[in-house]
Amino acid sequence: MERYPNLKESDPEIYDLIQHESEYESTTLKMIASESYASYSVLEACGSMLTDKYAEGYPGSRYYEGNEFVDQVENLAIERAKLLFGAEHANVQPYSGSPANHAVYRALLKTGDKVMGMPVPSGGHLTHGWRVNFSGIDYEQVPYGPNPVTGRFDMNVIRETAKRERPRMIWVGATAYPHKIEYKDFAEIANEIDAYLVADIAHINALIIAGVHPDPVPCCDVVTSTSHKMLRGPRAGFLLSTVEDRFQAKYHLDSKFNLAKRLDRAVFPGLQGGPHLHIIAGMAVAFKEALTDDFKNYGVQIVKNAKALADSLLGKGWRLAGGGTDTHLLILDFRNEKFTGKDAAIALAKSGIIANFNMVPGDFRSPFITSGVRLGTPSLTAMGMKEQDMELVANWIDRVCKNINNIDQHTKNIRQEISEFCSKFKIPGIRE
Ligand code: DSN
Repeated sequence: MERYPNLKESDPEIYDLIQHESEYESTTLKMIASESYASYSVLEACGSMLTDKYAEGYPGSRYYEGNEFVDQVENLAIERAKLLFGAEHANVQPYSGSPANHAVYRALLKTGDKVMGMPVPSGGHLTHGWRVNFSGIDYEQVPYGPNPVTGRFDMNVIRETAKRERPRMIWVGATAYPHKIEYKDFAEIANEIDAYLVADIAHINALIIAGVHPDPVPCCDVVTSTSHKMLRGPRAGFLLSTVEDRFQAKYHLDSKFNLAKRLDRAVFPGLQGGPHLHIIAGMAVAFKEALTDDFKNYGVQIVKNAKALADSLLGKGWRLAGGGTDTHLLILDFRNEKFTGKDAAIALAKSGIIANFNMVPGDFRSPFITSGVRLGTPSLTAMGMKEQDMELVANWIDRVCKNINNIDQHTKNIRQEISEFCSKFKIPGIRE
C-alpha cells in the first residue's frame, strides 16, 4: 500500500524526508526508552480533518458551536482513559507531557512552593523541578534520587528529606530509573507531611496496564502521562485524578472548585487554548488498543525482553546501573571504561542501534558526555521481538562496545546484519 500519495504529489521534499525516516526506523533497532510505534489506526485519526476543528472548552461546555461529533470524540477518550486506569477523572487535552505536568503545578501549588522531585541527572524529568525548566524557576525543587551505590531509592533518606523540607507536592516518576516504583511507600511519606503525591507514569504506563508494575492510581492524588512512548498513541499528554481534593480545606479553602475542576481549569483556560481534537481522537484509538489482551501481552513482553537483554549483557561482563532491570529500560554503566556514554551512543547509532547517552547514579562525568547509555525495549517489543531476539541484540551491543576504538571497521557489517534482522518483523505504523 502506498502511504501519503497526496503528500508525495504536493510536497515531495517533506514526503521524501518522511520516507527516509521511515526507512531508517525500519532498518535500525530503535532502543530509545521513551519511544515505540503508533499503529496505522492511531496515525490515521491524528491525520484526520479533525485537525481543523476549534472547540475551546470541554464537552457540553464549549465556546464554539458545532461540537456534536467532537464532543463524542473527547468523551470517548475520557471514558476510555478512566476505564483503562481505573481513575475517577481524566483530562485528555494537554498538548504533551510537559504541559500536563505544568497544569498540575498550577492546580495544586502557589508560585514559590517546594516540590520534591528527581533532578534530570538523577533520572527525573525537566518538569519535576529541574532548575532550567519553569518548574525549577517558579517553584523550589527539593531533590531526591537513587542511592549512588545501589542505584535504588532509599526510602529512609527520602522520608528524612521530605520531613525536613516539607514540600507541598512530591513527584514520583522517572525517565531513567530501571526499577519498579513502590507508590505506596511514597504515599506513606506524602501522608506524613500532608503533601500531594503526583505520579508521572509517561515511561511506564503500559507496564501498569499490563499489571507488571505497581499501580499509582489508588495512592496518588494526580497521575500524569504522555500518550506516546510505550502507550503507542499520539504525541500528547493526559491527566488522571480523584474528583475531590483531600487537602481542599488545608490548601484551597478559598477555591470553590474541587481537584478535578481545578485541573481542568488549569489546562484550559489556564495554559492552553483549543484542544487538538485530531490528537484526542488518536488518543481514544490508542486507549481502545490498550484495553486489549494483545496490548497487555506487549506490556508483559517489554519487561521480559528488558530482563533478557540485561541478563545477556551482564553475562558478557558489562555493568548495568542498579544491577539490572525490572522495567522497560536498562542503563549500561561505563564508569570503569575509558570510553564515555556519548562515545558508546555514537558508535551504537553508526552501527544501527539507536539509543541515548545517560547519566548513571554516581556518575563522575558531565551530563554532556556521561558514563551511561539508556536502552529500552518498547519499540523492539512492538515489532514482535522476544527473549531469544534480545540475545542477538546483546551480541551486537557487545561487538560495538568491544570495538569502540576502531568502530568504523565494524559498522558496515553490523548495520547490514541489523537491517536484515529488522526486515523479518512487522513495524506498527510503518509495515503492519
Ligand atoms: N525526554 C523523554 C525521555 O526520553 O525520557 C522524557 O520526556
